[in-house]
Amino acid sequence: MSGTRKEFDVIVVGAGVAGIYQIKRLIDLGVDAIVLEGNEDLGGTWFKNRYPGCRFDSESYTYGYSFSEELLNEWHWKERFSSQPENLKYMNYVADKFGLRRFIKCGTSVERMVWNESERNWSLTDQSGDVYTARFVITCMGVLSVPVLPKIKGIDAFKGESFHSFHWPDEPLKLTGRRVGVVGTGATGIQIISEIADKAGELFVFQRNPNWSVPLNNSPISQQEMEGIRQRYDEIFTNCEKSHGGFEHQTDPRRCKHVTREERLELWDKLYDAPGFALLLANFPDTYFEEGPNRELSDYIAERIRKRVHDPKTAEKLIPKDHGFGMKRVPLETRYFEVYNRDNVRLIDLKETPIECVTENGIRTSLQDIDLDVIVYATGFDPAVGALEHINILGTDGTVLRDKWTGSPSTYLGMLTHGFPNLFMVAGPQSVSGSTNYPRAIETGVNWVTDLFAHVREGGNTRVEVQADAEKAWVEEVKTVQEKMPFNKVKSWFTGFNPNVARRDPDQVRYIAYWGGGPRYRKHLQNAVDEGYRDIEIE
Ligand code: NA7
Repeated sequence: MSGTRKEFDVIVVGAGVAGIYQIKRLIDLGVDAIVLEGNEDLGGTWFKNRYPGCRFDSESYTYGYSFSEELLNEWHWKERFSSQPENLKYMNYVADKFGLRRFIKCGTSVERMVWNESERNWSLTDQSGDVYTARFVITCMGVLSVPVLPKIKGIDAFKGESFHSFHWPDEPLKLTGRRVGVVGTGATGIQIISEIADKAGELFVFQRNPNWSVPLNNSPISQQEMEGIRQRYDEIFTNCEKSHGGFEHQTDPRRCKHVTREERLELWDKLYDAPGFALLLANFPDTYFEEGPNRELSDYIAERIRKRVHDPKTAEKLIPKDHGFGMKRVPLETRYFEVYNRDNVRLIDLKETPIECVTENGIRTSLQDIDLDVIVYATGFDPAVGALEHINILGTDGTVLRDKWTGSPSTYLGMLTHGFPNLFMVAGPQSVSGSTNYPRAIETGVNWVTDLFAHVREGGNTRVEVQADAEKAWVEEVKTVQEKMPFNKVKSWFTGFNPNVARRDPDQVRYIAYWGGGPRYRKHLQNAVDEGYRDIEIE
C-alpha cells in the first residue's frame, strides 16, 4: 500500500478471510476504504498458524469464497481438507486476482480507537502512534486470533525454544533428535502432535483433559474430481446455506432411540470412516441432544480408540470421562491415536501428575523433571472477544468496549453494539462466525454490513447506532438458545472459557457466539432489513 494518506470513509481492521471479502465489496461500491493489518502480510489465521499439520477441518470447497464464479472455476483445491500453506496461497491469489493488495496496509496494528461525536468519526492509533480517521470502522479480526499462554510458574525461565502454536517459527524448526513437549490437546495440539511424532527425537504430550477426536479422513482431489465439484458449486453452497452449521453434512432423519443397535452401529461405522465432521453432523440428532444416545455414541468412539491404542492404560487416558462427544469443539485427527504406539512418544497425564513449573531445562511435574529442547504451548485463544478487547475502543462518553463487556459481550446480531456508533463487527461475538463454517458465516456478515452501509450512505446519513433495547433483545435470544444447548455447562471455548485469560472469572458461562445456526441467524438479519432497520438509529 503506497501513500501516507490517513483519512478514509471506511477503515477495515484485519486482512484475513473476512477483511479481504469486505474490502472487495467496498471497493466495488466505489468507497474510499483501506484495510489496516497488524501482520506483515495478509491472510489472518492462515498467515499466522504455520504449525505442522495445520489444515482445514471444513471441506476445502465449502471453505472457499462463493462470491465469484470466475474464482470458483479457476481455483483447484488439491485436498479435501487443504493445508495451511495452500490456504495462504489461496488468500494471496484472491487478493491479487481482484487487485486488493493496494488497499491493504500491513504492519499496522490498531491499538486504540476513539469515537469523536462532534466529527462523527473514529480516530485509530497504530503501534507507531500514527493516527487514522474514518467515518466508519469495520472490524474483521477473526474469532480465534489472540493466543493465550498458560499460567504456569517459571514459564519464562526455560532456556530452550518455546512458543505458542500461533507463533510457530517461520524458519524450519529442527525436530530430529530433539526432545519436544506439547502442552494442550485441543484441535491445534492434536494436529501438531500427529504431524511431528515421527519427526521429533522424543515427544512428550502434556494432556490435562482429553478430547473426543475422530478421523479427518482427508484425501487428494484430482482434476476430474475438481471438475465435478465445480459443476456442483451451486448445490454445495445451497446445501451449506440450508444446514445449521454451514456444511454439506446432513443430519440422519432417524432417531437413535428408534432404530436397532445394529442400525446404529452400521451408521456410526460408516460415519467414523467418512470425511470431516460427518460423525458429528450427519448423525442421529438425538445423539447430540439426549444424554442416553450421546453416552452410547461416546462409548462407541471410546471403543474405537481402545482398538487403536496398544497400551490399555494409555487408551483410557485418551478417552474423555468428563463430557460426551460433541460437547466441546471436536478435533479432527489423522492417525493421532496411533502416535501413542510409538516408542518415542510419551503421554504425560496432568490429572495424575500436574505441572508444577517450567524450569530452565524443561517441565517439572509433581512426579518428575522432564528435560526438553522445545516446548510448544497449544493452549488456545481468547475466543471471539479477544481481538476487540485488546484494542482500547472508546465509544460515546469515553466508555471502553472491554468494560462494557465485563462478564459477557453484548451485541446486536453480533454486528453492532450500543454506545459505539459507526462500528460494525464482521465475525463479532454473538454472530455465527464462531459457531458455523467460518467463510459461509462471514460472507453473510460482510454482505449485511455492506448493505447497511450502502443504505446509510444513500440516505446521506453519517451516524449509525443500535438502540439499547434491540441489543438487549438479541442478547436474550443468544442466551435462550445457548442455554438449551447440551454443551452449555461444559467448560470450553464454546462457552467462552479459557482459564488462562487473566481478566476473566473462570467459572462464569459467557455468551460469545450465536448457536441458533445459519438459517435462523440469517432470518434475524433479513428481518432487520425488512423492518427498515428500525432497531438502528440512522441519522
Ligand atoms: P483449545 O481448544 O482451547 O485447547 C487448548 C488446550 O490447551 C486444551 O487441551 C487445554 O486443556 C490445554 N491447556 C490450556 N491451559 C493449560 C494448562 N495450563 N496446562 C495444560 N494444558 C492446558 O485451543 P486449540 O488451539 O486447540 O483450538 C482452538 C480452535 O482453533 C479450534 O477449535 C479450531 O477451531 C481452531 P483443558 O481442556 O483446558 O484441560
